[in-house]
Amino acid sequence: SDLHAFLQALPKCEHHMHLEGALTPSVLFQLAAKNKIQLPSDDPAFTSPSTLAERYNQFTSLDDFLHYYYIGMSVLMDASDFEALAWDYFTHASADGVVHAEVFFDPQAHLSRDVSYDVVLAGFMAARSRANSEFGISSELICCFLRHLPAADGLATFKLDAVHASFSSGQVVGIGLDSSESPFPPELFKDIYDAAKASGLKRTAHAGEEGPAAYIKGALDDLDVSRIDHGIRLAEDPALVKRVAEQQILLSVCPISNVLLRCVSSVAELPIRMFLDQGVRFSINSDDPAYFGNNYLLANYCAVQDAFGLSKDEWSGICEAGINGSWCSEQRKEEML
Ligand code: ES4
Ligand code: ZN
Repeated sequence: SDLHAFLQALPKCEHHMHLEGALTPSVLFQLAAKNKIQLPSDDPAFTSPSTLAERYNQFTSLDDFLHYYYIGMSVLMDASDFEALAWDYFTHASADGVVHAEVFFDPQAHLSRDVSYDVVLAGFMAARSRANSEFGISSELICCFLRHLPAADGLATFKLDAVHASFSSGQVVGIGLDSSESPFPPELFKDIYDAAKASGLKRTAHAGEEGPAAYIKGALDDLDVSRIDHGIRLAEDPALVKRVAEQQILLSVCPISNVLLRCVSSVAELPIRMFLDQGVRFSINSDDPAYFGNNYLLANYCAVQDAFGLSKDEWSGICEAGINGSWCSEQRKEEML
């Protein structure tokens, strides 16, 4: 769009990006070879990086995507793999004009493969440190729990010594909830969120992506989150729209993800105009860029601009809301504003 240079130069924060979703097909094949991981031989998508990328263009749902997402991450074994993954993301983020990134990771998906939490964390911490010194990008880590697994598994993970240490040291700033949304309502995970609140952790949850607006309400009522990831089905409940606006809850919207996972048929269908008119705060995010057409943050901004033709003032307001809704220090917010 004609605002491309303006959008690139805006100081952007990203709040909804899964580091495991930065695994490109070519890196996936390289790491599978290095780590001697057998990829599925019964799925022709795994013939080559290009056949896999082609399959990624044809996701039919969140669960269809998640099937490939979990196979993909099975090639991540040592700390250098996790560092390379995060570094690849930060390189794209820097090119796109990202100044601050709050990124998710899924420890249960690694622990279940006997990859320790400390290995994952060490790789991500190394990449974050390098992104800060080389690109000036600040970042925070958000530990996500998988809602397709029993809540007891999530709670046991939350209580691991290594996980606890990452919280109390500030290496991990908060928790999230991701993976298959239906039929796993937020209240199933109340114990984890109560424990996180007691530990002073920030809290967010995926809700209202494929699931109903009632899951957004449940995340606010039962999990006491200050952000909602996706939240696009908020539009179905006008009273809840008012509440989200009044409580200044930030929605982390992922436009290209929503189209490619068929939550909406086009970006124009997203309730962006309604959010702006009703005072609902939101940020724009890339979700799983390597799985969604290699569309990193700026491509998502441009897709929204192409669909809605927002003004420069509206874009500045969106970025300002993103800075204010970030989980960084007040000092870092001042620097970005
Ligand atoms: C995800 Cl798009 C999305 N939704 C839910 N869980 C996820 N994990 C990674 N990407
Ligand atoms: Zn997500």
